[in-house]
Amino acid sequence: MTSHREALDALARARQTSSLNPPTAQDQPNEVPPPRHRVIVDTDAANECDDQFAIVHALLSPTLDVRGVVAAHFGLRRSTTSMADSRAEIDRLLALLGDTTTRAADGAATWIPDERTPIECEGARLIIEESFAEDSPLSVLVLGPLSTVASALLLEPRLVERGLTVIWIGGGPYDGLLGRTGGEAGIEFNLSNDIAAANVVLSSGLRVIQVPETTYRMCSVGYHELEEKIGGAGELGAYLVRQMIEWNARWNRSAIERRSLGDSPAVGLVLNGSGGVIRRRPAPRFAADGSLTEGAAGCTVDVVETFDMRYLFEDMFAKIRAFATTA
Ligand SMILES: [Ca+2]
Repeated sequence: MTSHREALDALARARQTSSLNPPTAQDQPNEVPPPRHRVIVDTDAANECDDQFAIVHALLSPTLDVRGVVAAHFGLRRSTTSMADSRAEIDRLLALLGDTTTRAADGAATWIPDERTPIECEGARLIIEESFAEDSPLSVLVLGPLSTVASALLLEPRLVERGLTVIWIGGGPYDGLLGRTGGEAGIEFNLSNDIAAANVVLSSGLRVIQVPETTYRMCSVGYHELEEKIGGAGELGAYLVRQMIEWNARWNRSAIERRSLGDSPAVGLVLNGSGGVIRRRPAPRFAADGSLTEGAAGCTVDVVETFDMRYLFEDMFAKIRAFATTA
C-alpha cells in the first residue's frame, strides 16, 4: 500500500516535470519585499469635490510611492485661473495631511495649442524626470485633462520607451451607450478641456488605462454615508465632507445628497490591479465634438468597464479614519 508520504513525494515529482502546471516565478517566495508602486497624481483638484478624495487616498496608502502631485487646469468655464486654483487645493490637502515632503508642481495652465506644441511646465518636467530616474514602473494618474502628460510626451518623445502607464479618468461612452445627460450634451468634461492632448496620448504608444464616464459615474457616495464613515475623522475627514456639500450647494441645479467620487478608481487600479473588468480596444481618435473616430493604427487603449467599488471606498474610509487617530 502507498503511504501518504510516498503519495505526496510522487505528486511533487510529477509537478516538477509536468508541462501542464510547471512552477513559475509567482511560485517562488519573495527574497526581498517588493518595491512600492511609483505614481504621480495629475489632478484638477479645484474643479469639483472628488479629486480631493483620490489625492488623500493615494497619499495615505503605504504601498504607493507618490513621487509628486501635479496641478491641472480645468478650462475657463468656471475660473480663469483654474490650474492655480488646483495648486492651492493640493497645497491645502498636503497641509491637512501634515505632509511636508511630497512634491507639488504646476502643470499646464491651459490646453495645448495643437497636437505638435507642448506647454512647458514644471509638471511635465516632473513626469519626464521621474520616468528616467529609475527603471521601476511609473504610473501617472490623470484625474483631469491630459494637457500635462501630452506636453511631457511632446517635450520628450522617448517617454514611450520608458514603460510609463497613464491611467486617465475621462472620455465618453463606447458602443452607443448614452452619456450623463442622455447623450444630448455631448462631450465628456475632462476630454472637453483638451481634445488635442487626448489624441496625442492615445496615439503615442504609451499604455493608457481609461476610466470613461460610464464607469466613473458609478462611484456615488451619499452625504449620510460620508458623515457616518469619515465625518468624525478629524480635521481632514470633516473638510472632505464639508467641501463636497458646499460644492454641490453652489453648483448643482437640482436637489442632491450625493456625489460620484469618480476620480478614485485611478488610485484603486494601482492598489488593486486585478479589481477591474477591462476591455482592450483599438485606441480612438477624438473629433472636435468629442465623438469617436478611427485612431492610429496599432494603438490600443484599455477601457475599464467596472471596478470593485466596495473595496475602493471602504479602504479609503478606513485609511482616513486611521490617519485621524494618529494625526
Ligand atoms: Ca478631476
